[in-house]
Amino acid sequence: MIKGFIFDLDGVLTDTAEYHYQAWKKLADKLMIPLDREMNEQLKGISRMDSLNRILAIGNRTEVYSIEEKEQLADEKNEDYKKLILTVTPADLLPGIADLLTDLKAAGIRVALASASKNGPVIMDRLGISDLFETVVDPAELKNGKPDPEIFIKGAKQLNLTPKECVGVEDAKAGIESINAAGIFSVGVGTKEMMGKADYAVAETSELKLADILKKATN
Ligand code: B16
Ligand code: MG
Repeated sequence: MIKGFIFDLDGVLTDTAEYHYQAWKKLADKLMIPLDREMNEQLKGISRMDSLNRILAIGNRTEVYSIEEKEQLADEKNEDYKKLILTVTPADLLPGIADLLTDLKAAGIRVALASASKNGPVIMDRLGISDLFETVVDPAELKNGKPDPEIFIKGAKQLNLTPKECVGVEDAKAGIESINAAGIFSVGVGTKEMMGKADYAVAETSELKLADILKKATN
């Protein structure tokens, strides 16, 4: 029986990819590294430092900076990103998410957050949904990012549930791999191509219906 849902944040509950892009773009411009929206797609679900490393690789700059300098660059991007997310409001919840969270609450299904973002709690506050989440996995405590299963395994543990009692929802390929490797039923939002490995996939968040997901997960 499904007793818990573990959500990714960016791309599932809200879409902050554009803000990440604007903040990374500002830094990339300064470093004279070409970055476009298509490349930004590769950064979805990837941690801040891994994202920086990928951007530096685009500019063949992997070996140029010390760890301290890279931390400074990542901090600089994050300061810009934090300013941009101050504009987030409950109206930025993706379509269907408010209803899904309401249905989960009514069904007594417990909810956790498994986001790679260290800004997750701030964004959830801005979206007005913090009270609906029982627990948040702290990405700072993880040894490995997605696609490693660690974050979703922790999410289930923090809910005191087994992986088989949970559903995980993701929009990134690395995220679906993480959920699958955790032994959790995976629900993907996105194209068939990107969500090929999901146990159940929909194209848009508006199609995430609790009854449909539970039917698929308990089949
Ligand atoms: P921060 P998710 C991820 O969130 C984003 O998709 C990814 O683009 C970002 O680099 C990562 O969080 C880290 O975010 O810099 O705020 O700690 O999709 O796992 O909810
Ligand atoms: Mg995501």
